Amino acid sequence: DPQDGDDTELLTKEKPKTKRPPMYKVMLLNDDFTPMEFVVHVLERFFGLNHAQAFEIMLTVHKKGLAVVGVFSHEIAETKVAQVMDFARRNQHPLQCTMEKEE
Ligand code: TYC
Repeated sequence: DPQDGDDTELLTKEKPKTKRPPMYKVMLLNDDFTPMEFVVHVLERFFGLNHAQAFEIMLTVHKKGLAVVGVFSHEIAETKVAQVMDFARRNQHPLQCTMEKEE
């Protein structure tokens, strides 16, 4: 019924419901102490990168201060961060890994 406003409401509020879940960037931070080979190993082990890709990202972090290693769902991103932080701590390296919501 056009008199009660419902039709207008429907026409104006209907949006295509194609919202994807938010994604999270997982980032590695540079420091002065973690060996380059250790960072390369982390990238191969936890992010499935080949040696060349891992070396390239490690160098980007080393030169720029940080780099995005991958983009994941919240749960996967949290797992990656925890795995990297735990592995670094167990090996007594100060390597830092963080996550941030994508825009
Ligand atoms: N800057 C470190 C070094 O010179 C190497 C390094 C790279 C450390 C990337 C952390 O996320 C990192 N040994």
